[in-house]
Amino acid sequence: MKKVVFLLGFMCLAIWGFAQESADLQEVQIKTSAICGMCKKKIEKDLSYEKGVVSADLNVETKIVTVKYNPKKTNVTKIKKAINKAGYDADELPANPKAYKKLPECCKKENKAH
Ligand SMILES: [Cu+2]
Repeated sequence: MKKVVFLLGFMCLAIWGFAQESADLQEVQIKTSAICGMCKKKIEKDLSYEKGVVSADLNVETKIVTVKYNPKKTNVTKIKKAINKAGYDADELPANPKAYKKLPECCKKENKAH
């Protein structure tokens, strides 16, 4: 009987801990210089590798990426830097020039001819 109580207590704790963890997540919207679906994929993929980022979803029309993250593991500046490293602007922070040069021609922000 004792074991059952112990197990139940443990399960409650685990569920509580999980709920706590997801309740702590924060969301931020960052304006990027993404142009097309390829940009979307690259930014979302690069952000998914970033520590503390739970999800990233970029809207190509508005160029705004919505990022869910764990504030204990990362912060908005780090997320913006990750976008810069991918070769894109993130709000006031400009893209990393080296990464930007590596982007496919169609994804460069100066390129308006399609
Ligand atoms: Cu693109």
